[in-house]
Parts: sequence; C-alpha cells; structure tokens
Amino acid sequence: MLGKFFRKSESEPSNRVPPGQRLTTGFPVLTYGSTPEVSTVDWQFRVWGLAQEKTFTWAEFMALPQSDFTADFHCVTTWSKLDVQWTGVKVTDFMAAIEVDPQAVHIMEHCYGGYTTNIAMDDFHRAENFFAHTLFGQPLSPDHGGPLRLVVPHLYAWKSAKWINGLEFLDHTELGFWERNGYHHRGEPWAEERYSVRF
Ligand SMILES: Nc1nc2c(c(=O)[nH]1)N[C@H]1C(S)=C(S)[C@@H](COP(=O)(O)O)O[C@H]1N2
Ligand SMILES: [Mo]
Repeated sequence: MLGKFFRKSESEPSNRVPPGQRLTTGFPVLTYGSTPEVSTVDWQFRVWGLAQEKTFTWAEFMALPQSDFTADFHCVTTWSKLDVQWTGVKVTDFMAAIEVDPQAVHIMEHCYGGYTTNIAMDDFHRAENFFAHTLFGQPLSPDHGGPLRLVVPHLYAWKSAKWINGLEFLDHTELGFWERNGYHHRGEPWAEERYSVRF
C-alpha cells in the first residue's frame, strides 16, 4: 500500500515541474552558436587546474563503468522534459578515476566550441550527475551534445554542458558564459535561481 502511494506521488507531474516551468513532450535544442562536429577518433577530455592533469581518449572514457539514467531536464527558458533516458558514466565513477586536490571547491566545465559553465564541487560531485553518450537508446546526436555531454539534473540545463571536453578544478568561483551574461551562478530550478541579481 505504502509503496503504491509513493509510486503514484512520484509519477504525479505537478510534483516534478518546478515553478514557472511547463512540460514539453519533444526535446528542444538549445545552443548558443554553432554545433561542433567532433569525431570520437579526435575526441579528447582533459582534467586540469587543482587536479593531476590527465587526458582521456574516447576509448579510455568508455572503459569507465557504464550506467543507465532517467532524469528530468529543466531549461531556464521555461520548458521541462520529464524522464529523459540516458546512458553514460556517473560523475562519481569519473571522479574515482582522477586525482583532485582537496582544495578544489569549484569547477569550470569546458566544451568544444568554447562554451563554459561553472559549478560548485558540491553540485558536481553527486551520485545523480553523469556524462551521457546515449539518449533514449541512440548515440547522442551532435545537436544534443554528442559525442558526450554532462547532465546535472538538479540544476537548470545550462549547467549540463554539451560537447564537454574538460574540467578545470578551482579553489574559487569563476563564472562561465551564461553566468557572466546575467544567469544565476548556481541555477537551482525549485528556487527559481534564473538570473543573477548582481547583473
Ligand atoms: N556547449 C554548450 N552546452 C550547452 C548549451 C550551449 O549552448 N553550448 N546550452 C545549454 C542550455 S541553455 C540548455 S537548456 C541545454 C539544452 O540541451 P539540449 O539542446 O540537448 O536540449 O544545453 C546546455 N548546454
Ligand atoms: Mo537553457
């Protein structure tokens, strides 16, 4: 009985759509600028800053443990999509494969094409975050960030960097592209952290 109650309440969309958001059944593409076309042959992923520098090839990244994920996706422009299905690598599994200095409290996400977005370590190093290469059972298309993107379900989707190719570990906050242009530094959808008051 109790199990049934919880299942029902979890599947109730109104409990899962943050304030000011509306559901979409499609999956809109939201990209600033052009879409980089990156072949997995050339693809590299680099870690630097307050971490032991390391570069992964595609084969090395794919050799990390693989997991399936179902996550809701909230864009600050007010659309949300529930139950997106992905496959990829848990951030926690990735972090176990690198050496990060304990002083690193913040991260800059870097991407092919030059997009950046910043995230606090506490928001990044979480069990529910992941790098995705597969969307609904298909290889992630370039417009949705293929070959690899980050997904951070508990923050607005501008933190979910497409074409991600590096993490820069920092001992202080630096602002990424949208954060420098007026978006909130953190971007938590249930608190409607959409825009920065300092802007
Ligand atoms: N590299 C890069 N990543 C990005 C963006 C971008 O313009 N460039 N847009 C962000 C924004 S604002 C959103 S809402 C999501 C959109 O992902 P989608 O196009 O797969 O829906 O990607 C995020 N990641
Ligand atoms: Mo967005």
